[in-house]
Amino acid sequence: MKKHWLSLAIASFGLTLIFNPAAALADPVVFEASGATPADIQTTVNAFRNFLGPNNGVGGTFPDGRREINWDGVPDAFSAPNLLPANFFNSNSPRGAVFFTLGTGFQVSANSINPTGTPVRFGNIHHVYPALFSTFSPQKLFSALNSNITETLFFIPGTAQSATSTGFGAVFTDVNTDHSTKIEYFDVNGNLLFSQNVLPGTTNRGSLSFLGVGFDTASVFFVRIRSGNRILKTPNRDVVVMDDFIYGEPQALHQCPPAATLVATNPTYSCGGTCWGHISGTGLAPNAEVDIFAPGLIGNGSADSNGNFDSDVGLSCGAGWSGLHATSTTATNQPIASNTVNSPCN
Ligand SMILES: [Ca+2]
Ligand SMILES: [Ca+2]
Repeated sequence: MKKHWLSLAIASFGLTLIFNPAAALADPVVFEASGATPADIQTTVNAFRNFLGPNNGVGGTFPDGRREINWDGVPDAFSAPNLLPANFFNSNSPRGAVFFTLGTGFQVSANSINPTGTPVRFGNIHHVYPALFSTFSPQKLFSALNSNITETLFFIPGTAQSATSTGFGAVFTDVNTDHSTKIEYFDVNGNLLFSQNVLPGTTNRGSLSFLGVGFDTASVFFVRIRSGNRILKTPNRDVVVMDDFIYGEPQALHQCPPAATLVATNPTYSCGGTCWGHISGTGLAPNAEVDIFAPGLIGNGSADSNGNFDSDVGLSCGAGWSGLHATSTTATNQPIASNTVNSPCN
């Protein structure tokens, strides 16, 4: 975390107030690769997994880690030529992901052995598709039908409680052009957080591409995937389908705000004529302004995006000082004031 130091000189008392405002949010981290075989994207996929965290739990919920969907365990009854229920991965296999599309539903491709003799890799939709598409995780792939748009919303796995994620990535097959395929990331207010095109593959047919984007907080409420620039109907460019989804463990959206505190403490040390007091706060409104007072001076800083504030406050020792305190606003929009401390520091 970067620290910025500001100073505010107050002439009448010859005191100086110093504090460190919260650091800005980090930029999203992009993981992308493409190639002819799974090995060409494996390192990047693993790096994204490591970014999200090692826990790949099924059932229950966890404070961190990730979830994955490779489609391969979807039973024949919910695979081609049948539809996949949109909530399969929050109901049948609870992983906190529910899908939406402007089209007519979703389909997972068939295994090589299945009771209806359905061709693999969407050969049931067009006979050329098995030659166009390959798998990262054999054997099943995923697509929306009659739309190239798939949206994923996150939930606490197995529940209807809305959630957010620290990131989302997907494997695509047969991306042929630069701008046919992309993932957009939105926050809970519908703001576009980030958008990135998926790298085209390196071969004319059967390539694999991966795009994952990670955030430093669980800020992703839903993702919108555009898989290719046409629906899954004919082999024309650029038809694209999906394999593995990888995303951060969904975190509850509506959590009770933590109890708020705002505390001033006496100097614990002095250095170079400056006595260092301390102001700390929790449960404040995200990025809330924290006003810091001592007789004859005022300064302010900001809580971080989680409502925490923690800053040393430096005042000139020579004149002595008293009455250090702070005020701010809690996460429930209530005013809050710290205690007042008087320093013996001279
Ligand atoms: Ca698969
Ligand atoms: Ca294509």
